[in-house]
Amino acid sequence: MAPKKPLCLPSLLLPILTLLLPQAGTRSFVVDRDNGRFLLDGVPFRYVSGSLHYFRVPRVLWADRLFKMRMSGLNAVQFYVPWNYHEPEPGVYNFNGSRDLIAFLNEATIANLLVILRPGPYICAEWEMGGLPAWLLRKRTIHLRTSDPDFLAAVDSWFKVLLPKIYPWLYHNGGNIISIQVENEYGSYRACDFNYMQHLAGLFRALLGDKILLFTTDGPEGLRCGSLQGLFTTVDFGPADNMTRIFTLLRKYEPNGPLVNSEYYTGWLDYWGQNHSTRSIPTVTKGLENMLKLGASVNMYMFHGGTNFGYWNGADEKGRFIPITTSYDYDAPISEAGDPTPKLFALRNVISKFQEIPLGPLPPPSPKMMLGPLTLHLDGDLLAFLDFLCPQGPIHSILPLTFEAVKQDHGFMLYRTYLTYTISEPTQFWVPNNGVHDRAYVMVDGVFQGVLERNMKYKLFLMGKLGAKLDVLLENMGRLSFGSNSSDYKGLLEPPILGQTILTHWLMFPLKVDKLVKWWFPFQLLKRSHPETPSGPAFYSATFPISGSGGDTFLFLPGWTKGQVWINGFNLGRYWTKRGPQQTLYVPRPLLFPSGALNKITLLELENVPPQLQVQFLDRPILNCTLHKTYIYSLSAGVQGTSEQWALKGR
Ligand code: 6DJ
Repeated sequence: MAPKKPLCLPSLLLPILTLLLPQAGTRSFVVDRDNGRFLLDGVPFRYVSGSLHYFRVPRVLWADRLFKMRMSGLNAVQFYVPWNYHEPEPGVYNFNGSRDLIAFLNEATIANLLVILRPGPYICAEWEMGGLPAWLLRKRTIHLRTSDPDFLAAVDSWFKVLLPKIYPWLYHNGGNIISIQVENEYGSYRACDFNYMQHLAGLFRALLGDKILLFTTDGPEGLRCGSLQGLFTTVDFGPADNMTRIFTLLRKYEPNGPLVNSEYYTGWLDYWGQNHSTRSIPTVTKGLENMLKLGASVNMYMFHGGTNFGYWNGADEKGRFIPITTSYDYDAPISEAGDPTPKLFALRNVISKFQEIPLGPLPPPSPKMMLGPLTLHLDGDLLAFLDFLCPQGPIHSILPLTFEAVKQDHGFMLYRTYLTYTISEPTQFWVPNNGVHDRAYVMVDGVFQGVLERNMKYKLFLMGKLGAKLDVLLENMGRLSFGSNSSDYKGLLEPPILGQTILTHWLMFPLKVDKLVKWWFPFQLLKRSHPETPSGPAFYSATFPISGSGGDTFLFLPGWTKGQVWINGFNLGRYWTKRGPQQTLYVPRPLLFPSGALNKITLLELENVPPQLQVQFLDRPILNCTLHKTYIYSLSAGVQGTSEQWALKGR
């Protein structure tokens, strides 16, 4: 059985280790209600755990991050399993590479960390659609996170694949998983469907047996709907909350068990266009110390945040639709680049008052690298590559269809129609009912006209001749991960209106942007550049070597507006320099080729570019600049400047 055999240990050590480890059968993790504590193998135990999401960290760096967590004094790691990351299409599963959950469990074993697993099905986590697959929305009538038979059927078939995989990894079976969470903050969801929670609990029991500790997690206000008889109840709250009040409330649902805060917030998330979030070290350490004094078990959310690579960020509804940034640094004790921060050392100091910390220092910060500036060249307008971006050709429909209806779950789709009469005066172009989900880049005969944005910008004024080509590129900026009971469909949700005319007869091109960047651009097969610097959606790229052994670095895109960026075909995520607060994207060293080889950077810029088409790699991140003002950018001074100077120039 895999958990009994840590793969990378020399085979001679294995028999000795097996003798030392308590055997499956004698291993147990239980709630001792008589004494308000956990027992691990019969011995009183409390966990001091941290959250780390394997899906936000490149696989080659898992071991490094887990080791640092263990060396910080943690005895457990808590993580979600995002369903949509593993089942891209109904019945199609992916557990390879960075999705190899079993390899991650194995790495946690090697780091000597127990595991608290949170398989959802909903996970929130500021992850695209809270971890639910977008294909669920292909059925228009589905009610997510309820006992709707359509939703339950999809959940059942997913868990029948996932849960048997993790069964051998349960603690009493010889693995490291001590407990498993059912759903996630279900009490915050308006549906409050008791039958749904009961169904999940029954399914987990049927597939995992009755020995494993199953639990729920809710904020204090969610405990009423989120907790379920038969499941252990835990709560989540941050340093600014009133611990005594919340634990007293928890006692109503869990009168005798150990107290557990499943998400103690070490920092907080960032939204595009809002200020960078931080939580001060003294408040975070004080809160932890108070909970540990009470004997509570605690999981710190996040201990290492990581990155929303690709299109995986979620979004919230805070009066309006508001997407999460690419960085998920979270102001956590281990930074996005994997470095120990002063917060880590302060928390470690607190932990050391209550339990033994492994001997030995924490590894130093990884080497960092500065590079550039690098001048990019225009590969061509996005429209010029349409035959490669959508080789199967467009879908025709009288009225526009959503992304979900044409099975385009993420990224971009182009909607095209032709003007049926000449418009010689600027005429209003808009989409009723806030029906742009989420951002639209509008072109007439290939000329960029401007942007429409959900909840932000509702109209443009257009002119054009009879037969002119109207292109509307729709960007899915990430589905809601929290705050809504309604499904977050993407694309044009209503037919656009030009003047008094409802526009019909659409061609829809679902775009395979990542395939183009990965398979065509590296070979320089395609070059369709336009003589002048265009505005509107276009591809730009450059190649560059690194010298020496290189290091982690942070891509800075001053003067660029908004887009997507790839390094050697790997989708680093979204940048939105103009809105902030995030100004740099984390580039892990393992994404770059060794010195001597050429690396390739590709940008899909959606709006406007800086005059010199330059980017730079910095040796530190800039996550705290919200730039609403026009960007003031002086190239000659900037090239020599430090990252702080660059940041200041941007203010
Ligand atoms: O369980 C949730 C986490 O995945 C709890 N939480 C975190 C993560 O999303 S925001 C940050 C949040 N819950 C929403 C309620 C906020 C008051």
